[in-house]
Amino acid sequence: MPLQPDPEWWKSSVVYQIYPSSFQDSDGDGVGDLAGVIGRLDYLKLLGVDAVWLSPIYPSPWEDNGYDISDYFDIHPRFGTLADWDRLRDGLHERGMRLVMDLVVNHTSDEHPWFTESRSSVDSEKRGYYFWRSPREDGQAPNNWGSVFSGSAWDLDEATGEYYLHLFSRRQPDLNWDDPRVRREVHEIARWWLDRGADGFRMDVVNFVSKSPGLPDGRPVGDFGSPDEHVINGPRLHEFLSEMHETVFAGRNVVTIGEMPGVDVGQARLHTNPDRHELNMVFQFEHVDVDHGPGGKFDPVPLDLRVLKSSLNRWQTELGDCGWNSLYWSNHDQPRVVSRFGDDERYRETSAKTLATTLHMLKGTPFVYQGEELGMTNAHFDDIEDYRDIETLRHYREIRASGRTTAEAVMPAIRRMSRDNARTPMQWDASANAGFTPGTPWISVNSNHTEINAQAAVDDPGSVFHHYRRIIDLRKRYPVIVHGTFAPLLEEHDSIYAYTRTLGEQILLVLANWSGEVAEVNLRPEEFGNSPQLLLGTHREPNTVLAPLRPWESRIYLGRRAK
Ligand code: TEU
Repeated sequence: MPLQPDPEWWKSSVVYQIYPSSFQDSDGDGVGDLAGVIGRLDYLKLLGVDAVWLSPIYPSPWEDNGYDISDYFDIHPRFGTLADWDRLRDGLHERGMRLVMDLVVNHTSDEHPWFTESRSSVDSEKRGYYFWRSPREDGQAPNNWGSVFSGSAWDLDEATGEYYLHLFSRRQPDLNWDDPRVRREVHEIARWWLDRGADGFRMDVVNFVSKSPGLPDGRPVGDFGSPDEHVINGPRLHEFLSEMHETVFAGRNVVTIGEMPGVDVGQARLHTNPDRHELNMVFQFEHVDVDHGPGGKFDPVPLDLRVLKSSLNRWQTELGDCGWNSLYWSNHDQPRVVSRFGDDERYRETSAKTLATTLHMLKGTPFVYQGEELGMTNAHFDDIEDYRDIETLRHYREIRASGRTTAEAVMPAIRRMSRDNARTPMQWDASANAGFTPGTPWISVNSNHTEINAQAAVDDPGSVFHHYRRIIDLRKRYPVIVHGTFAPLLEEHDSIYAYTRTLGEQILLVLANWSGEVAEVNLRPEEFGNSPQLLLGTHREPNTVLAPLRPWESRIYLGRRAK
């Protein structure tokens, strides 16, 4: 099936994120690989997704599961070869699906040749590729910035007596985008993959690449200072993104998705306004930070649906007319949404379906994270020994070293919020290791794979999988879902998420009960149009619009606008 030449294909697409390490292992080493992905393309075609975003598959020492790249022009041997990548590209394109790569260029691995050369001497020709600074007079780090992964954002290189900046792990030194040579190197990487047939990029923390001149101290947070005000949305970010668009992306039918922790909707309007030629869309974090308490993600607070609605609705209304939204609940950094925002015990399947309905009927491009379509849950690991993620492990060690609390006291928050919750192997069937690998998996398989797995879901017409398949199919059949204007309903309701989408005479009504209680629907007929027809619901018994919503019930109606 040829790829449609539509220059805005990414607006009507649903994108499936694959975390390759945990998707399908074909050679028994316990780690997923490209051959494994190729073997599952027909599953993705059945689901109906239009594109695949691959988390990094490049050579890497694997400090941060591949988000620390040591060679941008090859494939990590654990995943296969460039020939395998070519087969994957062709396999997707033949099925009418596109391939989006993960471009991690805010930083490299400390094993990248650029860094090896840069650190070799203060006079290295590549010294300027990274941020090297002399110690303060007292020998301390050049400023007070803390790392996203705990500890200082600076590491002292004994050999040259200078510090280098790393906003993440010490083995992920930040690239200095103020040096035009760095930007030219990045442009070459992007062109190389696009020339090879990639259909676009998800660009890792791309709003961090312009730092405040002078790298000044940040506001105190714990033992360090926050770099946020000095690395997020920096003074040259628009310039760098426009330059990259002009140099690399202009004239190509590709998608650019900027991952932007801390971006606000005003900035996103600028980044995704097509007249400004920067990016097609951004991954924002407001809605996945709503349950972060005063101490951050590992100090979680209960979800208040009104806060979540307020955030997402603001992005719908304020980005709806000039830019474009990405839509996601889950990815490799976030807990599994059915455990986080749904009910993974009493109403797992129904709440997973309603979370999907709520998200996929909004205006923007939906992203489905591997296993989300099955209603896969958090890992619920009991022991810190079961965790692999650097962010989780460094948090655990920092908390224990601080003596601020006991190991046991920190585990509930880790169980709830660790990135490893999303990184347990894809659950293909009820067999050993869920059919993910014949070997020993690099991270434990969730024990509930005996009930929650793709084989059972595909065979069950009432499964979460088939709800996702139907939701994705609706998007292909009803232009109102892609192009319709958004309008919120019942904004102050504490358990119903309701809204409409309007296009011409058509009005789509979405009603979703985000609770385990029955919820009354108090809407006026003029709010949802005439003769609404039920398009898709979570319950077998169809219901009229104003019928109460059963626990975690959602319903989608299509009607005609009231005159
Ligand atoms: O994540 C950016 C980022 O800020 C995340 O660290 C996120 O805020 C955090 O994980 C929430 O707990 C990107 C990648 O998605 C992530 O996997 C990498 O670890 C990070 O950048 C560094 O490349």
